[in-house]
Amino acid sequence: GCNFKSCFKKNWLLITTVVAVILGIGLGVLVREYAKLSTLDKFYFGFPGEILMRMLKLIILPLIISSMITGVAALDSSVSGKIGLRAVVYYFSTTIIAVILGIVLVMTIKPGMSQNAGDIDRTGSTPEVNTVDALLDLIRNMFPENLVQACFQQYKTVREELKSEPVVNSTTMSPVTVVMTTALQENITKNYKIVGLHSDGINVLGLIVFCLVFGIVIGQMGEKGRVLVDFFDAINEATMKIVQIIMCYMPIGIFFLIAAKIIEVEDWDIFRKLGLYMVTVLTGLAIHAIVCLPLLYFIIVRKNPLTFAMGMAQALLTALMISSSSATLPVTFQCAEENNRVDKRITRFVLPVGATINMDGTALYEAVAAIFIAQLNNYALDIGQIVTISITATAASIGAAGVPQAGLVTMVIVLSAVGLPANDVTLIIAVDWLLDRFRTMINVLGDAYGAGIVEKLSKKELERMDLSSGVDVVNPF
Ligand code: DAS
Repeated sequence: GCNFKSCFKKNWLLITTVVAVILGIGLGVLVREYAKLSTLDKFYFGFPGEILMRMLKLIILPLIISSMITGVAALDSSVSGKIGLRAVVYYFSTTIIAVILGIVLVMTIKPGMSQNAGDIDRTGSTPEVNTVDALLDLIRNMFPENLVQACFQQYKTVREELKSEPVVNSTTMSPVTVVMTTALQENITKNYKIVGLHSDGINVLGLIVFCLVFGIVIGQMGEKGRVLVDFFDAINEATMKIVQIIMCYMPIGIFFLIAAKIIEVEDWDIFRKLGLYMVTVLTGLAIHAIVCLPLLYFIIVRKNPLTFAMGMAQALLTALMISSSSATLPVTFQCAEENNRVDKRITRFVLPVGATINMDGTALYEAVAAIFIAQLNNYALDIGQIVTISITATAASIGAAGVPQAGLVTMVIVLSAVGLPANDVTLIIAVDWLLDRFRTMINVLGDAYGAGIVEKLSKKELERMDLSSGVDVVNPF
Protein backbone atom coordinates (compact mmCIF):
# COMPACT_ATOMS: atom_id res chain seq x y z
CA GLY A 1 0.00 0.00 0.00
CA CYS A 2 1.09 3.53 -0.72
CA ASN A 3 -0.15 6.75 0.87
CA PHE A 4 -2.60 8.87 -1.09
CA LYS A 5 0.01 11.34 -2.43
CA SER A 6 2.35 8.72 -3.91
CA CYS A 7 -0.61 6.66 -5.06
CA PHE A 8 -2.13 9.62 -6.87
CA LYS A 9 1.28 10.54 -8.33
CA LYS A 10 1.69 7.02 -9.68
CA ASN A 11 -1.83 6.61 -11.00
CA TRP A 12 -2.85 10.21 -11.69
CA LEU A 13 -3.52 9.46 -15.36
CA LEU A 14 -5.74 6.48 -14.63
CA ILE A 15 -7.64 8.34 -11.90
CA THR A 16 -8.20 11.43 -14.05
CA THR A 17 -9.25 9.27 -17.00
CA VAL A 18 -11.82 7.41 -14.88
CA VAL A 19 -13.13 10.72 -13.55
CA ALA A 20 -13.25 12.03 -17.14
CA VAL A 21 -15.34 9.02 -18.24
CA ILE A 22 -17.81 9.45 -15.38
CA LEU A 23 -18.13 13.21 -15.89
CA GLY A 24 -18.34 12.71 -19.66
CA ILE A 25 -21.24 10.28 -19.32
CA GLY A 26 -22.96 12.64 -16.89
CA LEU A 27 -22.51 15.62 -19.18
CA GLY A 28 -23.66 13.57 -22.17
CA VAL A 29 -26.88 12.59 -20.41
CA LEU A 30 -27.50 16.17 -19.22
CA VAL A 31 -26.91 17.70 -22.66
CA ARG A 32 -29.03 14.99 -24.27
CA GLU A 33 -31.94 15.63 -21.94
CA TYR A 34 -31.89 19.39 -21.58
CA ALA A 35 -29.94 21.00 -24.40
CA LYS A 36 -31.34 20.21 -27.82
CA LEU A 37 -28.09 20.51 -29.77
CA SER A 38 -28.16 20.87 -33.54
CA THR A 39 -26.22 18.32 -35.61
CA LEU A 40 -23.45 20.82 -36.16
CA ASP A 41 -23.16 21.55 -32.42
CA LYS A 42 -23.02 17.81 -31.77
CA PHE A 43 -20.19 17.55 -34.27
CA TYR A 44 -18.23 20.34 -32.64
CA PHE A 45 -18.96 18.84 -29.22
CA GLY A 46 -17.12 15.70 -30.22
CA PHE A 47 -14.24 17.60 -31.78
CA PRO A 48 -11.76 17.30 -28.86
CA GLY A 49 -12.45 13.56 -28.77
CA GLU A 50 -11.83 13.27 -32.49
CA ILE A 51 -8.45 14.99 -32.00
CA LEU A 52 -7.45 12.30 -29.46
CA MET A 53 -8.39 9.54 -31.93
CA ARG A 54 -6.40 11.25 -34.68
CA MET A 55 -3.33 11.65 -32.46
CA LEU A 56 -3.40 7.98 -31.49
CA LYS A 57 -3.92 6.88 -35.09
CA LEU A 58 -1.11 9.19 -36.19
CA ILE A 59 1.38 7.49 -33.90
CA ILE A 60 0.44 3.94 -34.93
CA LEU A 61 2.59 3.94 -38.05
CA PRO A 62 5.99 4.94 -36.57
CA LEU A 63 5.26 2.87 -33.48
CA ILE A 64 4.48 -0.38 -35.30
CA ILE A 65 7.28 -0.07 -37.82
CA SER A 66 9.96 0.82 -35.24
CA SER A 67 8.82 -1.65 -32.57
CA MET A 68 8.42 -4.58 -34.96
CA ILE A 69 11.76 -4.04 -36.69
CA THR A 70 13.78 -3.45 -33.52
CA GLY A 71 11.85 -6.12 -31.62
CA VAL A 72 12.67 -8.81 -34.18
CA ALA A 73 16.21 -7.59 -34.88
CA ALA A 74 17.02 -7.76 -31.16
CA LEU A 75 16.34 -11.50 -31.23
CA ASP A 76 18.48 -13.86 -33.23
CA SER A 77 16.42 -15.70 -35.82
CA SER A 78 16.19 -19.01 -33.94
CA VAL A 79 14.86 -17.23 -30.84
CA SER A 80 12.45 -15.02 -32.79
CA GLY A 81 11.15 -18.14 -34.52
CA LYS A 82 10.44 -19.82 -31.19
CA ILE A 83 8.87 -16.71 -29.68
CA GLY A 84 6.76 -16.17 -32.80
CA LEU A 85 5.55 -19.75 -32.66
CA ARG A 86 4.66 -19.48 -28.96
CA ALA A 87 2.78 -16.24 -29.65
CA VAL A 88 0.81 -17.75 -32.55
CA VAL A 89 -0.06 -20.89 -30.55
CA TYR A 90 -1.28 -18.64 -27.70
CA TYR A 91 -3.32 -16.50 -30.11
CA PHE A 92 -5.05 -19.47 -31.69
CA SER A 93 -5.78 -21.27 -28.43
CA THR A 94 -7.24 -18.24 -26.66
CA THR A 95 -9.28 -17.31 -29.73
CA ILE A 96 -10.68 -20.85 -30.05
CA ILE A 97 -11.50 -20.87 -26.31
CA ALA A 98 -13.35 -17.55 -26.77
CA VAL A 99 -15.32 -18.88 -29.76
CA ILE A 100 -16.34 -22.08 -27.95
CA LEU A 101 -17.35 -20.05 -24.89
CA GLY A 102 -19.46 -17.79 -27.09
CA ILE A 103 -21.18 -20.68 -28.84
CA VAL A 104 -21.98 -22.49 -25.58
CA LEU A 105 -23.52 -19.31 -24.17
CA VAL A 106 -25.59 -18.34 -27.21
CA MET A 107 -26.88 -21.94 -27.58
CA THR A 108 -27.81 -21.94 -23.88
CA ILE A 109 -29.32 -18.48 -23.45
CA LYS A 110 -30.91 -18.55 -26.95
CA PRO A 111 -31.37 -14.74 -27.21
CA GLY A 112 -32.78 -15.00 -30.73
CA MET A 113 -35.61 -17.30 -29.69
CA SER A 114 -37.26 -14.71 -27.49
CA GLN A 115 -38.22 -12.61 -30.51
CA ASN A 116 -38.14 -12.88 -34.28
CA ALA A 117 -36.41 -10.65 -36.75
CA GLY A 118 -39.73 -9.05 -37.66
CA ASP A 119 -39.69 -6.46 -34.93
CA ILE A 120 -36.19 -5.23 -35.75
CA ASP A 121 -36.05 -3.19 -38.91
CA ARG A 122 -33.79 -4.25 -41.75
CA THR A 123 -32.44 -1.74 -44.20
CA GLY A 124 -31.77 -2.43 -47.85
CA SER A 125 -31.08 -5.80 -49.34
CA THR A 126 -27.66 -7.04 -50.27
CA PRO A 127 -26.47 -10.17 -52.06
CA GLU A 128 -24.33 -12.91 -50.60
CA VAL A 129 -20.60 -12.69 -50.00
CA ASN A 130 -18.25 -15.30 -51.41
CA THR A 131 -16.59 -16.74 -48.32
CA VAL A 132 -13.57 -18.17 -50.03
CA ASP A 133 -12.63 -14.93 -51.73
CA ALA A 134 -13.19 -12.93 -48.56
CA LEU A 135 -10.97 -15.36 -46.65
CA LEU A 136 -8.34 -15.15 -49.38
CA ASP A 137 -8.38 -11.42 -48.70
CA LEU A 138 -6.74 -12.17 -45.36
CA ILE A 139 -3.77 -13.62 -47.21
CA ARG A 140 -3.78 -10.96 -49.93
CA ASN A 141 -3.52 -8.28 -47.25
CA MET A 142 -0.36 -9.80 -45.83
CA PHE A 143 1.42 -8.89 -49.04
CA PRO A 144 0.58 -5.28 -49.93
CA GLU A 145 1.50 -4.49 -53.52
CA ASN A 146 2.90 -1.13 -52.54
CA LEU A 147 4.43 -0.59 -49.10
CA VAL A 148 3.80 3.15 -49.08
CA GLN A 149 0.21 2.64 -50.10
CA ALA A 150 -0.20 0.07 -47.29
CA CYS A 151 0.65 2.84 -44.87
CA PHE A 152 -2.50 4.75 -45.61
CA GLN A 153 -4.85 2.35 -47.35
CA GLN A 154 -7.09 -0.18 -45.61
CA TYR A 155 -7.20 -3.81 -46.50
CA LYS A 156 -10.36 -3.98 -48.58
CA THR A 157 -10.16 -3.25 -52.29
CA VAL A 158 -13.05 -1.55 -54.01
CA ARG A 159 -14.04 -3.69 -56.96
CA GLU A 160 -16.82 -2.79 -59.32
CA GLU A 161 -18.42 -4.63 -62.19
CA LEU A 162 -16.72 -3.65 -65.42
CA LYS A 163 -19.91 -2.06 -66.68
CA SER A 164 -21.61 -0.36 -63.74
CA GLU A 165 -20.71 2.96 -62.16
CA PRO A 166 -18.87 2.64 -58.80
CA VAL A 167 -21.61 2.50 -56.15
CA VAL A 168 -19.20 3.03 -53.27
CA ASN A 169 -18.45 6.65 -52.53
CA SER A 170 -15.88 6.49 -49.77
CA THR A 171 -15.70 10.25 -49.40
CA THR A 172 -19.18 10.47 -47.91
CA MET A 173 -19.87 7.09 -46.33
CA SER A 174 -18.43 6.19 -42.93
CA PRO A 175 -15.48 3.79 -43.11
CA VAL A 176 -17.56 0.94 -41.72
CA THR A 177 -20.25 1.40 -44.37
CA VAL A 178 -17.66 1.62 -47.10
CA VAL A 179 -15.87 -1.57 -45.97
CA MET A 180 -19.19 -3.36 -45.49
CA THR A 181 -20.42 -2.25 -48.89
CA THR A 182 -17.20 -3.27 -50.56
CA ALA A 183 -17.06 -6.52 -48.61
CA LEU A 184 -20.50 -7.31 -49.95
CA GLN A 185 -20.01 -5.63 -53.29
CA GLU A 186 -16.66 -7.09 -54.23
CA ASN A 187 -17.61 -10.72 -54.25
CA ILE A 188 -20.86 -10.47 -56.16
CA THR A 189 -19.44 -10.70 -59.63
CA LYS A 190 -16.39 -12.48 -60.95
CA ASN A 191 -15.66 -9.96 -63.68
CA TYR A 192 -14.64 -7.07 -61.49
CA LYS A 193 -11.64 -4.81 -61.76
CA ILE A 194 -9.76 -2.94 -59.07
CA VAL A 195 -10.86 0.67 -59.28
CA GLY A 196 -8.85 1.82 -56.33
CA LEU A 197 -8.47 1.48 -52.62
CA HIS A 198 -10.49 3.36 -50.05
CA SER A 199 -8.60 4.78 -47.16
CA ASP A 200 -9.97 4.15 -43.73
CA GLY A 201 -6.90 3.16 -41.86
CA ILE A 202 -3.60 1.37 -42.20
CA ASN A 203 -3.14 -2.11 -43.60
CA VAL A 204 -1.41 -3.16 -40.40
CA LEU A 205 -1.21 -6.83 -41.33
CA GLY A 206 0.70 -6.04 -44.50
CA LEU A 207 3.07 -3.71 -42.66
CA ILE A 208 3.73 -6.27 -39.94
CA VAL A 209 4.69 -8.99 -42.40
CA PHE A 210 7.15 -6.64 -44.08
CA CYS A 211 8.62 -5.41 -40.77
CA LEU A 212 8.97 -8.99 -39.55
CA VAL A 213 11.02 -10.01 -42.59
CA PHE A 214 12.97 -6.74 -42.69
CA GLY A 215 13.76 -7.01 -38.95
CA ILE A 216 15.03 -10.57 -39.27
CA VAL A 217 17.19 -9.64 -42.28
CA ILE A 218 18.86 -6.58 -40.75
CA GLY A 219 19.27 -8.45 -37.46
CA GLN A 220 21.43 -10.93 -39.36
CA MET A 221 23.48 -8.32 -41.22
CA GLY A 222 25.83 -7.84 -38.24
CA GLU A 223 27.67 -4.49 -38.21
CA LYS A 224 26.16 -3.33 -41.50
CA GLY A 225 22.66 -3.81 -40.11
CA ARG A 226 23.61 -2.18 -36.80
CA VAL A 227 23.08 1.37 -38.08
CA LEU A 228 19.54 0.48 -39.17
CA VAL A 229 18.70 -1.25 -35.88
CA ASP A 230 19.95 1.79 -33.95
CA PHE A 231 18.00 4.10 -36.27
CA PHE A 232 14.69 2.29 -35.71
CA ASP A 233 15.50 1.90 -32.00
CA ALA A 234 15.83 5.68 -31.73
CA ILE A 235 12.56 6.12 -33.62
CA ASN A 236 10.86 3.74 -31.20
CA GLU A 237 12.18 5.64 -28.19
CA ALA A 238 11.11 9.00 -29.63
CA THR A 239 7.70 7.59 -30.52
CA MET A 240 7.13 6.32 -26.98
CA LYS A 241 8.00 9.81 -25.66
CA ILE A 242 5.37 11.29 -27.99
CA VAL A 243 2.92 8.69 -26.65
CA GLN A 244 3.48 10.04 -23.15
CA ILE A 245 2.61 13.53 -24.37
CA ILE A 246 -0.55 12.24 -26.06
CA MET A 247 -1.53 10.47 -22.85
CA CYS A 248 -1.51 13.79 -20.99
CA TYR A 249 -4.26 14.95 -23.31
CA MET A 250 -6.17 11.67 -22.93
CA PRO A 251 -8.53 12.59 -20.04
CA ILE A 252 -9.74 15.66 -21.93
CA GLY A 253 -10.14 13.77 -25.20
CA ILE A 254 -11.96 10.90 -23.57
CA PHE A 255 -14.28 13.25 -21.67
CA PHE A 256 -15.58 14.76 -24.91
CA LEU A 257 -15.46 11.45 -26.80
CA ILE A 258 -17.83 9.65 -24.43
CA ALA A 259 -20.07 12.70 -23.93
CA ALA A 260 -20.46 13.16 -27.69
CA LYS A 261 -21.27 9.47 -28.14
CA ILE A 262 -24.00 9.62 -25.49
CA ILE A 263 -25.50 12.68 -27.21
CA GLU A 264 -25.29 11.16 -30.70
CA VAL A 265 -27.18 7.91 -30.02
CA GLU A 266 -30.77 8.23 -31.25
CA ASP A 267 -32.53 4.97 -30.62
CA TRP A 268 -32.13 3.65 -27.08
CA ASP A 269 -35.18 1.42 -27.46
CA ILE A 270 -33.15 -1.00 -29.57
CA PHE A 271 -31.18 -1.82 -26.42
CA ARG A 272 -34.35 -3.30 -24.91
CA LYS A 273 -35.08 -5.37 -28.01
CA LEU A 274 -31.51 -6.66 -28.22
CA GLY A 275 -31.03 -6.81 -24.46
CA LEU A 276 -30.66 -10.56 -24.19
CA TYR A 277 -28.25 -10.64 -27.13
CA MET A 278 -26.10 -7.98 -25.48
CA VAL A 279 -26.22 -9.87 -22.17
CA THR A 280 -24.99 -12.99 -23.98
CA VAL A 281 -22.06 -11.18 -25.60
CA LEU A 282 -21.08 -9.27 -22.46
CA THR A 283 -21.33 -12.39 -20.30
CA GLY A 284 -19.05 -14.25 -22.69
CA LEU A 285 -16.54 -11.42 -22.75
CA ALA A 286 -16.63 -11.17 -18.95
CA ILE A 287 -16.06 -14.91 -18.43
CA HIS A 288 -13.19 -14.85 -20.91
CA ALA A 289 -11.62 -11.84 -19.17
CA ILE A 290 -12.21 -12.94 -15.57
CA VAL A 291 -11.80 -16.72 -15.84
CA CYS A 292 -10.17 -18.02 -19.03
CA LEU A 293 -7.34 -15.53 -19.60
CA PRO A 294 -6.34 -15.04 -15.93
CA LEU A 295 -6.37 -18.82 -15.34
CA LEU A 296 -4.11 -19.42 -18.35
CA TYR A 297 -1.82 -16.61 -17.16
CA PHE A 298 -1.69 -18.00 -13.60
CA ILE A 299 -1.04 -21.58 -14.74
CA ILE A 300 1.89 -20.55 -16.96
CA VAL A 301 3.35 -17.45 -15.29
CA ARG A 302 2.51 -18.35 -11.67
CA LYS A 303 1.89 -14.69 -10.80
CA ASN A 304 -1.25 -12.86 -9.74
CA PRO A 305 -3.27 -12.21 -12.92
CA LEU A 306 -5.28 -9.46 -11.24
CA THR A 307 -2.13 -7.44 -10.52
CA PHE A 308 -1.16 -7.82 -14.18
CA ALA A 309 -4.63 -6.74 -15.35
CA MET A 310 -4.55 -3.74 -13.00
CA GLY A 311 -1.23 -2.75 -14.57
CA MET A 312 -3.01 -2.71 -17.95
CA ALA A 313 -5.95 -0.65 -16.63
CA GLN A 314 -5.11 2.52 -18.60
CA ALA A 315 -4.89 0.54 -21.85
CA LEU A 316 -8.14 -1.30 -21.12
CA LEU A 317 -9.92 1.97 -20.36
CA THR A 318 -8.52 3.49 -23.55
CA ALA A 319 -9.73 0.50 -25.59
CA LEU A 320 -13.16 0.81 -23.96
CA MET A 321 -13.31 4.46 -24.94
CA ILE A 322 -11.93 4.39 -28.48
CA SER A 323 -12.89 0.91 -29.75
CA SER A 324 -9.63 0.40 -31.57
CA SER A 325 -6.88 -2.07 -30.63
CA SER A 326 -4.42 -0.45 -33.03
CA ALA A 327 -5.01 3.05 -31.68
CA THR A 328 -4.73 1.69 -28.13
CA LEU A 329 -1.41 0.03 -28.95
CA PRO A 330 0.73 2.97 -27.75
CA VAL A 331 -0.95 2.76 -24.35
CA THR A 332 -0.71 -1.04 -24.33
CA PHE A 333 3.03 -0.74 -24.84
CA GLN A 334 3.29 1.86 -22.09
CA CYS A 335 1.36 -0.26 -19.55
CA ALA A 336 3.01 -3.59 -20.40
CA GLU A 337 6.55 -2.18 -20.25
CA GLU A 338 6.26 0.45 -17.50
CA ASN A 339 3.69 -1.10 -15.13
CA ASN A 340 4.08 -4.82 -15.76
CA ARG A 341 7.79 -4.69 -16.67
CA VAL A 342 7.42 -7.10 -19.59
CA ASP A 343 10.70 -7.44 -21.53
CA LYS A 344 10.82 -4.97 -24.46
CA ARG A 345 12.18 -7.67 -26.75
CA ILE A 346 8.89 -9.50 -26.23
CA THR A 347 6.42 -6.59 -26.23
CA ARG A 348 7.85 -4.96 -29.38
CA PHE A 349 7.38 -8.21 -31.24
CA VAL A 350 4.22 -9.66 -29.68
CA LEU A 351 1.99 -6.60 -29.06
CA PRO A 352 1.73 -5.24 -32.63
CA VAL A 353 1.06 -8.72 -34.01
CA GLY A 354 -1.43 -9.42 -31.23
CA ALA A 355 -3.26 -6.13 -31.76
CA THR A 356 -3.83 -7.15 -35.37
CA ILE A 357 -4.49 -10.89 -35.40
CA ASN A 358 -5.29 -11.81 -31.79
CA MET A 359 -8.87 -10.69 -31.18
CA ASP A 360 -10.54 -13.00 -28.66
CA GLY A 361 -13.35 -10.53 -28.04
CA THR A 362 -14.11 -10.17 -31.72
CA ALA A 363 -14.08 -13.92 -32.36
CA LEU A 364 -16.46 -14.56 -29.46
CA TYR A 365 -18.70 -11.73 -30.64
CA GLU A 366 -18.87 -12.91 -34.25
CA ALA A 367 -19.77 -16.47 -33.23
CA VAL A 368 -22.50 -15.22 -30.88
CA ALA A 369 -23.87 -12.69 -33.38
CA ALA A 370 -23.97 -15.21 -36.24
CA ILE A 371 -25.88 -17.78 -34.19
CA PHE A 372 -28.14 -15.04 -32.79
CA ILE A 373 -29.04 -14.02 -36.35
CA ALA A 374 -29.71 -17.67 -37.22
CA GLN A 375 -32.06 -17.89 -34.24
CA LEU A 376 -33.82 -14.67 -35.28
CA ASN A 377 -34.47 -16.26 -38.66
CA ASN A 378 -35.61 -19.54 -37.08
CA TYR A 379 -32.78 -21.12 -39.03
CA ALA A 380 -31.71 -24.39 -37.39
CA LEU A 381 -27.93 -24.82 -37.55
CA ASP A 382 -26.55 -28.37 -37.69
CA ILE A 383 -23.28 -29.37 -36.01
CA GLY A 384 -21.36 -28.94 -39.26
CA GLN A 385 -22.51 -25.33 -39.51
CA ILE A 386 -21.59 -24.71 -35.86
CA VAL A 387 -18.08 -25.94 -36.62
CA THR A 388 -18.01 -23.76 -39.75
CA ILE A 389 -19.00 -20.77 -37.62
CA SER A 390 -16.19 -21.54 -35.15
CA ILE A 391 -13.61 -21.67 -37.93
CA THR A 392 -14.81 -18.64 -39.87
CA ALA A 393 -15.30 -16.57 -36.68
CA THR A 394 -11.66 -17.31 -35.80
CA ALA A 395 -10.50 -16.44 -39.33
CA ALA A 396 -12.68 -13.34 -39.45
CA SER A 397 -11.27 -12.09 -36.15
CA ILE A 398 -7.76 -12.55 -37.52
CA GLY A 399 -8.73 -10.60 -40.61
CA ALA A 400 -10.43 -7.83 -38.70
CA ALA A 401 -8.23 -4.76 -38.44
CA GLY A 402 -7.87 -3.05 -35.10
CA VAL A 403 -10.22 -0.26 -36.12
CA PRO A 404 -13.70 0.54 -34.79
CA GLN A 405 -16.42 -1.89 -35.86
CA ALA A 406 -14.04 -4.06 -37.88
CA GLY A 407 -15.63 -7.10 -36.28
CA LEU A 408 -19.00 -6.09 -37.67
CA VAL A 409 -17.62 -6.00 -41.18
CA THR A 410 -15.71 -9.27 -41.22
CA MET A 411 -18.79 -10.95 -39.77
CA VAL A 412 -20.29 -11.06 -43.27
CA ILE A 413 -17.76 -13.85 -43.89
CA VAL A 414 -19.21 -15.92 -41.03
CA LEU A 415 -22.82 -15.32 -42.06
CA SER A 416 -22.26 -16.19 -45.71
CA ALA A 417 -20.31 -19.33 -44.71
CA VAL A 418 -23.48 -20.80 -43.21
CA GLY A 419 -25.87 -19.41 -45.81
CA LEU A 420 -27.33 -16.66 -43.65
CA PRO A 421 -28.20 -13.36 -45.39
CA ALA A 422 -25.16 -11.11 -45.02
CA ASN A 423 -27.53 -8.18 -44.86
CA ASP A 424 -28.76 -9.34 -41.46
CA VAL A 425 -25.69 -7.63 -40.01
CA THR A 426 -27.91 -4.58 -40.00
CA LEU A 427 -30.08 -6.23 -37.33
CA ILE A 428 -27.36 -5.73 -34.74
CA ILE A 429 -25.59 -2.67 -36.09
CA ALA A 430 -27.50 -0.33 -33.76
CA VAL A 431 -25.84 -1.69 -30.61
CA ASP A 432 -22.53 -2.54 -32.22
CA TRP A 433 -20.86 0.72 -31.16
CA LEU A 434 -21.26 -0.31 -27.50
CA LEU A 435 -20.36 -3.99 -27.83
CA ASP A 436 -17.37 -3.00 -29.97
CA ARG A 437 -15.91 -1.15 -26.99
CA PHE A 438 -16.10 -4.18 -24.75
CA ARG A 439 -14.78 -6.66 -27.28
CA THR A 440 -11.89 -4.32 -28.08
CA MET A 441 -11.09 -4.16 -24.37
CA ILE A 442 -10.95 -7.98 -24.23
CA ASN A 443 -8.83 -8.02 -27.40
CA VAL A 444 -6.29 -5.75 -25.70
CA LEU A 445 -6.41 -7.76 -22.47
CA GLY A 446 -5.73 -10.94 -24.44
CA ASP A 447 -2.76 -9.30 -26.16
CA ALA A 448 -1.36 -8.12 -22.83
CA TYR A 449 -1.66 -11.50 -21.11
CA GLY A 450 -0.10 -12.96 -24.27
CA ALA A 451 2.98 -10.76 -23.83
CA GLY A 452 3.33 -11.88 -20.19
CA ILE A 453 2.86 -15.55 -21.08
CA VAL A 454 5.23 -15.54 -24.06
CA GLU A 455 7.83 -13.72 -21.96
CA LYS A 456 7.61 -16.43 -19.28
CA LEU A 457 7.85 -19.22 -21.87
CA SER A 458 10.88 -17.50 -23.42
CA LYS A 459 12.72 -16.87 -20.15
CA LYS A 460 15.56 -19.25 -20.96
CA GLU A 461 16.29 -17.68 -24.36
CA LEU A 462 16.12 -14.16 -22.96
CA GLU A 463 18.48 -15.02 -20.09
CA ARG A 464 20.90 -16.67 -22.49
CA MET A 465 20.84 -13.52 -24.66
CA ASP A 466 21.35 -11.28 -21.60
CA LEU A 467 24.30 -13.45 -20.57
CA SER A 468 25.92 -13.32 -24.00
CA SER A 469 25.24 -9.61 -24.53
CA GLY A 470 26.33 -8.92 -20.89
CA VAL A 471 29.93 -9.92 -21.59
CA ASP A 472 29.86 -8.21 -24.96
CA VAL A 473 32.40 -5.33 -24.86
CA VAL A 474 31.51 -3.79 -28.24
CA ASN A 475 29.61 -1.03 -26.52
CA PRO A 476 31.19 -0.57 -23.05
CA PHE A 477 29.08 2.49 -22.03
N1 DAS B 1 -12.74 -2.60 -32.74
C1 DAS B 1 -11.94 -3.76 -33.08
C2 DAS B 1 -10.59 -3.65 -32.38
O1 DAS B 1 -10.02 -2.59 -32.41
C3 DAS B 1 -12.61 -5.03 -32.65
C4 DAS B 1 -13.84 -5.27 -33.43
O2 DAS B 1 -14.34 -4.42 -34.16
O3 DAS B 1 -14.36 -6.39 -33.28
O4 DAS B 1 -10.12 -4.63 -31.80
